[in-house]
Amino acid sequence: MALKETLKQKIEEHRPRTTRLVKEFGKVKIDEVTIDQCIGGARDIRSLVTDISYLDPQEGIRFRGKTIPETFAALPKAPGSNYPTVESFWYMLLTGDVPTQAQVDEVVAEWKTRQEVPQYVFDAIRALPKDSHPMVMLSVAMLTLQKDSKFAGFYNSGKFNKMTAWEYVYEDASDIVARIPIIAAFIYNLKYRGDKQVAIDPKLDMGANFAHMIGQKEEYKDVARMYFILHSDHESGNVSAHTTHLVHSALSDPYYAYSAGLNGLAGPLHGLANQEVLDWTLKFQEKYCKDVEPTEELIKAALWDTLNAGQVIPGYGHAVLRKTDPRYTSQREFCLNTPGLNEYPLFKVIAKIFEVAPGVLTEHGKTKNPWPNVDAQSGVIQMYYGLTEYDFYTVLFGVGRALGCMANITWDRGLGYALERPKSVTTAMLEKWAEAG
Ligand code: CMX
Repeated sequence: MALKETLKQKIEEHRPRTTRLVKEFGKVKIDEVTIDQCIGGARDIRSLVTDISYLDPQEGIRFRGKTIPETFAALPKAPGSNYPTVESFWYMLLTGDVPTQAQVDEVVAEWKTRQEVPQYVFDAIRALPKDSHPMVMLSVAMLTLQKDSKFAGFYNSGKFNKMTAWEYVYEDASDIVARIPIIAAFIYNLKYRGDKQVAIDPKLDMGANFAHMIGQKEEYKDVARMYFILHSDHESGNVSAHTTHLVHSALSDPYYAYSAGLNGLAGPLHGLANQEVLDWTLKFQEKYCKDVEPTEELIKAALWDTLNAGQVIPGYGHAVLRKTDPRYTSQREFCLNTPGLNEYPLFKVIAKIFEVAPGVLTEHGKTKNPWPNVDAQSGVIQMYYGLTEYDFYTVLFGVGRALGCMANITWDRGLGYALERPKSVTTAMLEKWAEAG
């Protein structure tokens, strides 16, 4: 059965569960809200639903119930590779099932029919100032594509129907995940390779084709597959996923929604942290260890310099996680198992920071989680493969994150989730409740 048909069946099977919960158990309490949560970014308040992924503070992310190693082990692998294709992962995110090779082949073929990016998108990117951040270019590209949104077309057709609206979200979502790596490659080539554009290779899966389009070597194909899968989803409350969900809840189409999500991803406390990690580490190398190995003392001194200047250590800490991010661990294992990369001086610095930073952050005493997150380990791999332009790294994150955000909003529409509209209160109200205890 084709992916869309399988998804239709899954959504129809799931709907009665949601309806029953609202009708029969709608008033059951699942949380309480405190004043510090209200002022402190709604941290930990249970108020979103998703079955695409779940983030346990100790264990880390599970995609459709599977840990990262389980996900990589379960999915069919790309030809000649130890890593699955991004397309197989998309099938699993959407349906919850591990696809057969034949089902993967169908998705790969489906994406081929969707990946042609209209010329007006490239024209719009070219019209931007050359020194625009690549995330601006990616976000603008999303908005430029909006005019052909199938969901918006359906809404404006006068035949809008809540039961079938998800099918049009699926169409836009699939177009977005198929096209976003092509757009990212265009941006990369425009900004950093003297506008040397490379045509799509129709024989390749998404990750391999991205590597091909940015002029990368064979080994980078697995880097791209791994990277896009690892960055795909982190349940619903993170800034990029939540923004995409929020904007789409107003029935804004997936292009508006994901452009907004990308704008959130571009923040230094979220996806831009991967760029910040590289910037921090290279400046550290330049200042402290031009001719010497990075010692514990040197790293400690540099970390304290940053903390004493009132800045955060990029790549460390997390709003939910309380242990080392398994996305960090997975990428670290990739480094350790890749000859050459395991001896790469920058990897040695990153590994040394991992030995030192948690102790320094614990002594500093502010962060609830002194352990590294995904962004602490992702840039060094890109650098090793020659993708040294680190202001591009958040674009890579954005290509991966599209998978999770698009799977989520497809299900949002399938289950008819409501317009999101939490209630705000005034400071005087909080003060009154505080006094009353
Ligand atoms: N370095 C220094 N201080 C840190 C810190 C870090 N890495 N992480 C948290 N803190 C500080 C916070 O700034 C906060 O200080 P104030 O009380 O002065 O405001 C205090 O510790 C408590 O914060 P927290 O509850 O532990 O963390 P939050 O949920 O508020 O924030 C995060 C989470 C990720 C924004 C924060 O840890 C951070 O800024 N980390 C560095 C940036 C980063 O790596 N972001 C990427 C996260 C993953 C991703 O989304 O891509």
